[in-house]
Amino acid sequence: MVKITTVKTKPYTDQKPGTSGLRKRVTVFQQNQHYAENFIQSIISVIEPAERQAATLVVGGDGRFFMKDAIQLIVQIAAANGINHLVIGQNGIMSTPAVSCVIRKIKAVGGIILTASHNPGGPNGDFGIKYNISSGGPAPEGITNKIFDISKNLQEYLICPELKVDLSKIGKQTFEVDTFKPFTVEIVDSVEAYAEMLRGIFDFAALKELLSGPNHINVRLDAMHGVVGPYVKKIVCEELGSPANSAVNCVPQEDFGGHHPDPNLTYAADLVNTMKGGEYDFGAAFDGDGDRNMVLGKHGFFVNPSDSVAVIAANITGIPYFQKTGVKGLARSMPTSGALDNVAKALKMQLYETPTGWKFFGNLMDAGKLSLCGEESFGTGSDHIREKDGLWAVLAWLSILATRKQSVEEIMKDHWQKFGRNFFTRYDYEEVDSDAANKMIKDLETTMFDASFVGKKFSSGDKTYEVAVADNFAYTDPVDGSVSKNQGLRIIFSDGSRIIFRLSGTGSAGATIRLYIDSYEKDPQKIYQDPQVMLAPLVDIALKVSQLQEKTGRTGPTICVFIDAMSCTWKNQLVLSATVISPTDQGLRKRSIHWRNL
Ligand code: VG1
Ligand code: CO
Repeated sequence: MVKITTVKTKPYTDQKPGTSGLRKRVTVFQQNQHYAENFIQSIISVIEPAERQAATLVVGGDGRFFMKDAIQLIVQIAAANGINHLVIGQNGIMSTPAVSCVIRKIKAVGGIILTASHNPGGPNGDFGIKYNISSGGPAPEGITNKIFDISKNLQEYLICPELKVDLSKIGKQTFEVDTFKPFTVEIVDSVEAYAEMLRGIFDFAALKELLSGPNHINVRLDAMHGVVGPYVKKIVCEELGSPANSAVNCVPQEDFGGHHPDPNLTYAADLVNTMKGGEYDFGAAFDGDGDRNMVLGKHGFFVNPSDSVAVIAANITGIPYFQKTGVKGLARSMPTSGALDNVAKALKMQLYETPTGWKFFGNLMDAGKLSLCGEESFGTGSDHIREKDGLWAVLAWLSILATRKQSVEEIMKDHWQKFGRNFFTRYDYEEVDSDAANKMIKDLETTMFDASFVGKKFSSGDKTYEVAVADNFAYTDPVDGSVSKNQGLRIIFSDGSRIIFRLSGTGSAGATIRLYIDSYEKDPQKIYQDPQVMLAPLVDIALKVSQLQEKTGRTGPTICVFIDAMSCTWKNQLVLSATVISPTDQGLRKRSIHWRNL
């Protein structure tokens, strides 16, 4: 018989789940007494005691440092609170999309995901705990607010301190817990249920032909030492026949090999450089928990995530899953570029614009209103589950390549020809002093809300933009009517170009300011122009209107996420480079230009 102990604790005031769960430095979880225990108890407390005796929870994580300790705590606290059954990925490993898949498949009441996603890991990195509900999606704000309220008042938690499970052994382990029905822990293969699901979504025979048939293409997939490695190995290499060496960094590591497991041009630079060599036709990278993806074509041709979802939308009928379900609607988060809107309009599909974070898509999907959605932050997914899904996105792209028999670059360029192009970029200013960041946003809001702001003209270089709309984005959920306010400051100009400022909800220290720029161009002569050149005036205007540099002391962003492979930071300054081709008497001259600190 396993004993239940009641432990007295003091509540913490800072356990508010952000955009995607509670994320803090590992040291916060380790050094504050009962910090993790408190939060786990707060999550389990939102499940009604009467429900718990029949309740199954799915547990898994991205393999980062402290995950195994947290899983043991979850086992002990779940048992002591009368949860009936836990399903855990072998060695704790389960990608975020796989957890969502398993919750749905076995009709669990929810799941707990141990991840800080793309944030670095290791003893000095970040850790995170996220709660998902029975739909398989991230808990909506109503529930995360409840968890937060409980955590602020928590005086004690229940735990079975002697209960230990072997996470490596597949199978069921049963424990007799004081006063409750037997408590079972089931360790499952991390990949199987998820692989089974993908087999039902895509045409695996066509993908196998593409990856290992006589005219196969060469792919390079970089798991960035995150959780997706075993999934890529099993599904893409073993099952679809891609050579073993086409997948790299596939062993999950507690510190992601010391890198940021973040699939963008800066942190997946290895992949970008390998792709430039021209040996591979298609490249992709994933984040720590496997829900994000970056897609590259031959020679490192970059597919902007906002474009990626638009391309999938325009080619969606080639995917067997959507042939069965039909296309119910499309959605993007507010800062994501309008590329998807252009497809929705042309193909007469319903489009929804939601706040940042995957949780807002769930209600629409549950109500049968949404099939495909994406975020500019390298997130793409569909209603097959309730999380974004990195490997799903890659198989969706490969399906398009298989059907269209064109390269990534050709597909992208065709798309722009047909729908026009949204030039898009995001600048991140990380670990800014919180007070300074809040003040900057507040001051900007005051400026924007001044009666004279709408209609005002801003110029930079030879471009002039007139303000058409200035607001703080608020979202009313079309399904349950709930309202989410303060989701980001938007300045929309009369030509549809947008400047957006918002504060990140996933950082673990200080504040991160995100600046998003979106500018639409339908002139076929201009769609191949350098994005940096196209966006420079709007960046300049954004910095002037917000006085970001003056108010935060930051001369450049910490990272400019995606203009193209040539932007980087140097001594805290943004360095942009572009290749300019100009006609001369001797023919075309290629010249690199660099400029700092727009
Ligand atoms: C960021 C992204 C958002 C994404 C979220 C979680 O949030 O902007 O689009 O949904 O991370 O992604 P924020 O609040 O920092 O901007 V992940 O891969 O952490 O689950
Ligand atoms: Co993630």
